[in-house]
Amino acid sequence: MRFDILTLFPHMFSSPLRESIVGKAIEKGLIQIRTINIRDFAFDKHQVVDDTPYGGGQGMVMKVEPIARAIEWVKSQNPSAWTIYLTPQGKQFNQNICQKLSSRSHLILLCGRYEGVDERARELFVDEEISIGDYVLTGGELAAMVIIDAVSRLLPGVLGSDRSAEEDSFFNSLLEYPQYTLPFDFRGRSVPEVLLSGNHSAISLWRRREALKRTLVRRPDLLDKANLSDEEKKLLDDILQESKTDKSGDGV
Ligand code: 4FV
Repeated sequence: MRFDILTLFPHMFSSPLRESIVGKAIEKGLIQIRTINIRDFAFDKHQVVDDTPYGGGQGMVMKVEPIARAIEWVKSQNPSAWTIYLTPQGKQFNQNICQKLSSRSHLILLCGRYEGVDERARELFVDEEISIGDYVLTGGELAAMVIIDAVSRLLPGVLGSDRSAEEDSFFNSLLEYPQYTLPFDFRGRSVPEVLLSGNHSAISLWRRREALKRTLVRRPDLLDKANLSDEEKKLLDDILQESKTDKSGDGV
């Protein structure tokens, strides 16, 4: 999978994507990441890439011409590349969008700066606008890194075993169950016995219950979207009954 990143700050990408799982995926040739400096496509003497907004107002706007040349240069190598603009005005990034993007072979990630890019760059060249959250960053670069990380780990061969992505939070839009490892007891808090039982059906039942309880309390909105099995629906009813009886309100 190829990621072409259009940015004014290519060096921001040098270390974060060279570590750990994404770094290994690059070494294994499972993903290719190329940073393209938009300023290299500003051909005037001062390589100007931004200007004041028409109609006045604060800040600067990224000019359309360097962006157009940069995207057309990439698309001249692969016309089917899919162009994403990272912006707070985009649709909220989530695991479903991540799944869809992981089926593509070439993504162009356009990173805005200042007040953003000229509207015509979006109209003429952008296929999809994505936001990583309702807050304002200084640039789209960190959002691009989030996309690259989340998409890459879904690619075959990137995670130790592809199975582990299937146990992700949100994989079936439930939050993940609590995880434990050695020591068995830490400051008087011990690991739930069932996890040491070796009884795999009891363990997966416990995990499913904990995932449902945690989702019910922390992200009930996800439950509406979750396609729960009949067993899970039954489990959820039990949990709701319990919570009714157990009004002690202890968090889960
Ligand atoms: C952003 C977000 C984001 C807006 C102005 C860059 C900044 C500056 N991108 N999800 N949230 N972008 O805040 O994706 O140009």
